[in-house]
Amino acid sequence: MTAPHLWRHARLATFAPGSPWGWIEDGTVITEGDRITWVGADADLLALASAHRQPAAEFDLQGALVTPGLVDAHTHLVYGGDRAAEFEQRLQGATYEEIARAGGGIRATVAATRAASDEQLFASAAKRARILMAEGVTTIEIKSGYGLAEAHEARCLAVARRLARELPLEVRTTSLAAHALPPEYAGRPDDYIDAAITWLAGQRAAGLVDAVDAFCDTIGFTPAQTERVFVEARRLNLPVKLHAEQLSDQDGAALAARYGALSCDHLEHLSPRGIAAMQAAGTVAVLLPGAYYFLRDTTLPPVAALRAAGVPMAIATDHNPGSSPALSLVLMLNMACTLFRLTPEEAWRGVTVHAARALGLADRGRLAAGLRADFVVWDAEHPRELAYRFGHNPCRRRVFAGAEE
Ligand code: DI6
Ligand code: FE
Repeated sequence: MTAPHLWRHARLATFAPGSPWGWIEDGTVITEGDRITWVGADADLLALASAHRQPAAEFDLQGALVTPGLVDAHTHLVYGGDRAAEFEQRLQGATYEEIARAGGGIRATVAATRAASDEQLFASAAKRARILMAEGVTTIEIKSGYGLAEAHEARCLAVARRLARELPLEVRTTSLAAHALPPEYAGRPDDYIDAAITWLAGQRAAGLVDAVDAFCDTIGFTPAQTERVFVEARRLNLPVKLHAEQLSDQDGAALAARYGALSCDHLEHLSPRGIAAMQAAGTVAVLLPGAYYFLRDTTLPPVAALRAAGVPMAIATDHNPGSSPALSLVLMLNMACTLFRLTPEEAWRGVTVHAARALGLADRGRLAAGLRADFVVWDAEHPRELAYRFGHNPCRRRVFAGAEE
């Protein structure tokens, strides 16, 4: 067994249930290998038998804030090119939907992604991943959805897997072939869904996919088409998620909840019916303030109703080249509070424990014995400071699987 590492005299936001922030004012975390073995008040340390074992290392954090490693539960990190010119078009009055209907938008990124080599896709995604990691992100979800052909979708998922092999980062992959209609299938969305469904078994057999997602909206796919994707996911025993009610109410959240969805994401147009269905199914609401901001949306997700219903809320970057080119999950804390009126603690639970739950992961997102030793030492004394300031990076040390990079 590896000798313990002691991280002493920290202000701990453990996010244990039942107390605000799961706060411990003068706390210690003990790690052994890639696991946390003890979390508690430093004063209780002497009474602890395992502490009598000679520690391999002991760090005095001098009152610095320690939180769980951040979890970005919704990104589209792997793609070619960018859409800075489309941003200019939108500033001149074109809408996101108009650009998409004219063949730009997601389809412009599909063309750039198909044209990029594996190496280019990897290098650009790794660069973006490192920016997120520098702000304390230790787990990230990455969706496909810019290949939209069997080989290209597999290539993008393989790049996501390679990121996890080459960087100190955990990656969960999600197949999002039902993101947009590729040009080869123009006017034939049902034929495209027929094809996309057949790719899933191969992706699963190759170990490329952890979950299945779809974009259910007027510029995406209908609820009926979405449901066909979910039926195949269920047959393959893969959990589902959904881009639901982003631009319009399609009743997608209720559909996803019927399939036991891990999460429904975006949700600006979510109805009371959708909220009730998510609550009953235990589905997490993943809110994406970056996309709301960047598309200058004016319809807020129903945060008060989600809160009243007890639906857990997660916050993610939705990093993608079209609707949210954001590379800061810390900035999303501030945006979740200022734009969506979450409390700082709700926003923080949204990038830790609830984000982990949105990925179906129970072994992270809190500081507790038995969980992964993924945590961050911040240049701050309280997590509310990170929700308050914006445009800065107070990450001092990032510990991934018990080790600093
Ligand atoms: N909703 C989004 O916000 C992203 N995908 C989706 O279904 C945007 C993707 C893009 O514009 O490239
Ligand atoms: Fe998205």
